[in-house]
Amino acid sequence: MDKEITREPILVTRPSMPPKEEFISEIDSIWKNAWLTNMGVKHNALMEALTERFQVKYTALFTNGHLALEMALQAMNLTGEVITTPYTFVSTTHAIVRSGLTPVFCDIDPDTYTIDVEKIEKLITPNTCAIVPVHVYGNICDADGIQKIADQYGLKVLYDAAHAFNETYNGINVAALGDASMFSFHATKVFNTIEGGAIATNHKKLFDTVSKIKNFGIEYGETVNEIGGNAKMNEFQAAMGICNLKHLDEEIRKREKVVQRYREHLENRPGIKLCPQPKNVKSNYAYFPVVFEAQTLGIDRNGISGILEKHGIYSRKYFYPITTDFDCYKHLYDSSETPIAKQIGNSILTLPLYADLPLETVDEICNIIVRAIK
Ligand code: T4K
Repeated sequence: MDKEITREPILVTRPSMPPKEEFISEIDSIWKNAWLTNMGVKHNALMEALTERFQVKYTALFTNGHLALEMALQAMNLTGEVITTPYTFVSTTHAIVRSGLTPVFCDIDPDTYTIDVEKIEKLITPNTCAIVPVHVYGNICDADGIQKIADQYGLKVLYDAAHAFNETYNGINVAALGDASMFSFHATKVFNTIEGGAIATNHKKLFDTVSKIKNFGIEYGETVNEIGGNAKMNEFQAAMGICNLKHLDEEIRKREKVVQRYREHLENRPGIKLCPQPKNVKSNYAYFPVVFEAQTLGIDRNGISGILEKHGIYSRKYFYPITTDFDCYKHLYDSSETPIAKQIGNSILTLPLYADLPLETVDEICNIIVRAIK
């Protein structure tokens, strides 16, 4: 590369933000009410809007997705082993372990990178209490297969749907799958509340319990009947969500165009593997992961990422290492027991993707990749 880079670095993502005036107008009433957090007007308005969008009975809002996951696990009153995958952001594994549960790692499907349903049953023991599958990158798990196993063995299903906001599976919103779904509204997600998260469920008891746990276990007044913490979404977060929700459909349409452009360049190239686009899933175009098969290409994922960086383009190795290879877990687990997760983690790169990413930049990124693999 000989030319000096003159533009801003291209990061893997860039938060969606409403016009500044819209946010300022939305937060104006917060000054009038002097009500900043603890289930205020904005919180309740966003909760209602999301419950309608999710097409579920209940939605509890949280300060972030991670605590939502931990508190849902607590509310489910689980003990023992939880079947999950190591191919995820480390939050999923941490939430299970921090809840006093034992993760049991199932390998992933080689195409969708979600839990391989065929491999779940042999991991079930008398101590298994739940399955925590991850709709990684917004690729929806085989929810029908998972539910069948869960029903047969009496297991709870809590989806880590951090990446799957607004997606549908066989025509229904993914929020309605399993016993509950956790969504992340972090700044880097398709829909953000700066930081934030939610638990969507059709179970009233679960909703009531997580709603208490996120507020110190307070039932009302002087009655505390759960051992809770503090994970409430505040009014500024909710106001950001209310604003972002108005632009969500347009943002997703723009993301779709970016993804289509990537696909035009990279599809059907030997050694490059893209995620499938199943007809029964309406995507939110959250991430654009690409597997680079070094043997065919003569260059590995690290080589590609290094070349992109020299051009000021910052892809990310989501999800490398797989969670069982992190220092805090590697003495406890053998990651070679989930060989597909390990192999995908070693060869994947998520390319920059956000609503305002210019299509010409996508062309540039793909041209760099195509030159590198020739
Ligand atoms: N489960 C799954 C499957 C998840 O992926 C996550 C979170 C969770 C659970 C937990 O949900 P939360 O508790 O976070 O709600 C990021 C996010 O922090 C994290 O939310 C996300 N998954 C994970 C996949 O990605 P990092 O460590 O990669 O973030 P960071 O700071 O390196 O930012 C990523 C890129 O975004 C950078 O290129 C910079 C850019 N960026 C970031 C921020 C915060 C911006 O342009 N503006 C910003 O404000 O974890």
